[in-house]
Amino acid sequence: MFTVLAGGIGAAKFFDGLAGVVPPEEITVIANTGDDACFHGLHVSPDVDTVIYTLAGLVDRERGWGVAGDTFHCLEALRRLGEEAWFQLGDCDLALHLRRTNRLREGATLSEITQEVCAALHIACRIIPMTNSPAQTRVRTPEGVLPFQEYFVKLGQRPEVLEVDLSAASAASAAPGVLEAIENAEAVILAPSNPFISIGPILAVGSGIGIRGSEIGSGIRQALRYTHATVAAISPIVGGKALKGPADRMLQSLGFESSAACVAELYRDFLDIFVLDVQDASLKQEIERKGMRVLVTETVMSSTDARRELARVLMAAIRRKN
Ligand code: FO1
Repeated sequence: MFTVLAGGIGAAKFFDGLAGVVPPEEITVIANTGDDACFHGLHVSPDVDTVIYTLAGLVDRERGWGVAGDTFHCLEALRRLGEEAWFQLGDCDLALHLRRTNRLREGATLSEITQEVCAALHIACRIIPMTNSPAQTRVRTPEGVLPFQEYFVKLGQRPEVLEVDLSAASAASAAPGVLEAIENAEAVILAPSNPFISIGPILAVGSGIGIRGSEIGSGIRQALRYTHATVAAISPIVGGKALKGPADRMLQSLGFESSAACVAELYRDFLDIFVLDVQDASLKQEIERKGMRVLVTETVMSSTDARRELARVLMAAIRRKN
């Protein structure tokens, strides 16, 4: 069994490749819910949905999120009625948020609902939200502390990020099956997602639980430290730049260098293999000195073939290690 920790679009591209190399029934995806938000009274889980739409073959490949060919009539109508409508929820996409919100009201958990949706859309991989509790990420900027989607979409990631507040994720416990999927996997793979806002919330889950009690260490990061699985991460930084999104600017504003080596450092306490792009081959030895193996390969997933090849090369390295 293989477990993938997944944030947004970079992650979706990776397991699109992985699902072509490993039987999908053997893949468990643990998805970030730090980006979740309430729009028009509906519970929206963007990263979970990006995983769902990608694996169901429904995703808008150009944008990387939402449903291909979707229309936005409902959103336009809402705008005419005076609702704030800066978050682009398509008409088909709304069906998923309506269904999820209804089921939450009926008392189902986020992970149960995700499982139901996967079955309805014939998704063979197992997708588990990192937690069933509220775990919203907040971002401190010179313009104040912002809910994640206000920073990411409404303000187009323009404000400088001074701090990423993961306190909600820290206080949440992992959803059923998450820690087991890490403990019992052959390998756990961190997708090439932003280490602060996509992978960071997943790693933070449970870290603040039981500070005065016996539950210390029941979080996801702790599970990664103690698992017998090979833990591998693919760098989201290539040639000092993020392939998509604000990871490079965030590394700098949070006091790091924008380099793949800094991402490896952030995961140093639990990582066995770090996957570095060929453009960054000169960083190999520096990263190896951190006590992990380094795999140098093409990581830019610009085509289906490139996605599959990255997954194939990584799988071969994991099997060599095991
Ligand atoms: N990203 C945008 O940049 N603009 C949007 O209006 C937007 C809407 C949206 C709706 C549903 C959904 O599942 C995702 C959506 N995303 C949008 C993507 C999302 O905000 C980000 O990709 C993630 O939260 C970051 O991983």
